[in-house]
Parts: sequence; C-alpha cells; structure tokens
Amino acid sequence: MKIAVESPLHEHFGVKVGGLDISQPISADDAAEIRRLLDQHHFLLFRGRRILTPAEQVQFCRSFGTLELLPILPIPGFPEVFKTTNTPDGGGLPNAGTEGWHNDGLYRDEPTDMVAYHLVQFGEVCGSTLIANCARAYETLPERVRDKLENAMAVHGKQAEPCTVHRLVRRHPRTGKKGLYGAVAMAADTPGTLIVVGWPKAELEETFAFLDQHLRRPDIMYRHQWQLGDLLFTDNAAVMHLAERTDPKYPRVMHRVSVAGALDYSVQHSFHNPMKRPAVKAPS
Ligand SMILES: O=C(O)CCC(=O)C(=O)O
Ligand SMILES: [Fe+2]
Repeated sequence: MKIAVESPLHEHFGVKVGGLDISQPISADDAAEIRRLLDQHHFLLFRGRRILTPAEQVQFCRSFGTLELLPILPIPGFPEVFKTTNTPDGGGLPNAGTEGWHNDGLYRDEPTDMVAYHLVQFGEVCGSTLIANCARAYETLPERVRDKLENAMAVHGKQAEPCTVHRLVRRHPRTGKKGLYGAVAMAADTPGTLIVVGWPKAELEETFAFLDQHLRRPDIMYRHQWQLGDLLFTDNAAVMHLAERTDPKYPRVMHRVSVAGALDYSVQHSFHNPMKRPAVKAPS
C-alpha cells in the first residue's frame, strides 16, 4: 500500500488520504510523507473502518515527535490522550473550552505542532468540527482589521490559572506564511483571550465577534461531519478549529493526541501567577 491523496475536502485546504492503516505501526518514510502532505494541505482525513484504541492513536502520533502530556488524566494510563465530552458525566473534560475558535495548546510555552482528533462516541445528532485556514483568514481580512491585529499581543488564560501571552498573527514555523493564531472564545469561565494589550474590552469583543464570523466564511472554513473511525490530523500552526455544540442527549466523546512543538518566544510566553504558588511553610 502506498499513501495517496484520495480527494480534496475543500477548495483551499484539507485532503482525504488513503493507502495507510493507521492502527498499525507506520514506517519513517510514511511519517515523512504524511508530514509533507500536512505542510502542503494543512490537515488530513484518515477515514477508517473502526474506532482506534487510545494505545493505537498514541502509537500513530508518536511517529511524528514527542507527545504532549496533559495535567489531568481522564483516561487511566494514557496521559497523552485529552478526552472531551458534551455530557457532564461523560468522564472527560467538558466541551466548554472547545466551542469557540482556537489553536490548541495556547497555554503552553511550546506551541503545539500537530494534532490528531478522533471522535470515539457519537449519536445520530453530532456536532461537526469546524476547521479554518489561518493563512487565508489572515490574507482576506479587511486592511483595517489586519493592521490592528498585526502586532497585537493577546493574554490567554482562565481566571487566575497560568496565563500565556501570544501574538494574534503568527508566522508559520516552516512556510513562514502569516496566519491568525489565538482563541476567539468569549464564553465566561472558559480558557480564552482575557485581554489584548492596549485594546478596551469593547474593541476586543467587537473584533473577536468579527473574527468569529470571518473564520466561518465558506472559502476559509471546512465543516467536518464525522463518520465512524475518522481521524483528522492537523497542522496546528496552519488551522484553527472549534467543536459545534451537541445536545447532551446525544453523547459526543473526542480523543485528542498532540505532538509537541518547539519553544518559540517570538510567538508565545506562558507564565504562572506567582500569587497562586503554594505558600512556602516558614521554618519553625
Ligand atoms: O470536539 C471537537 O470537535 C474539537 C475538540 C477540540 O477542540 C480539542 O480537543 O482540542
Ligand atoms: Fe481544540
């Protein structure tokens, strides 16, 4: 079997790839070919016959580098698997933080490189995953908005938890192309952009409401309707994404595994609020 592009998914990005059984270990040559396709198309769809186990998904992703570990452990034994659900008792993290446009791993020093999304449970009603092309989103902005975003620094976080400062326009680490980068999520109490330095709150809300719609333009966005066994593999510097809300009557469970990127202080800095550090006990 040889890896081959089977069909485009959108006019400007994304392809369905065939010729590879991703539940089995893959060769270094296959991994290199997938990386090349990812640089070219920004995200890939592997359409499988069955749901992968967490071990299989982790094995596939290990072929592309060091995996990120999650601070919370929804799946015992798999610290690399981030599990989200739309139901309060689904055993994963609530979807709240994923329903606004975002790049993954914004809270890290090292921007996340690649991500594998695998929907492992869904019913007859199931929200799609929307994927936006960051470079095209940037290039098609009205000049007024592009100028405003060009050197903007966003502070990302959730209340007093660790925060990140990152650029809203980022150069892709390999292609050098500029693209949007951030979290356009305004819901209270979800990880997202707290402030953009120098912007009043109203300006932030207005600009992000504009970006939310802009990212949904049909020439910028692809809507993925899930089928059993699908795995979406994305270049996290090239695409943003969000989970469409699904009625909790229809449980929807996502397993995500992420490949770590390189430290890049020209893009983002994360820091811990020193006030939140555990108090040091005074010597008695
Ligand atoms: O559930 C989805 O469709 C997307 C989930 C997501 O954004 C994530 O796991 O990072
Ligand atoms: Fe995400």
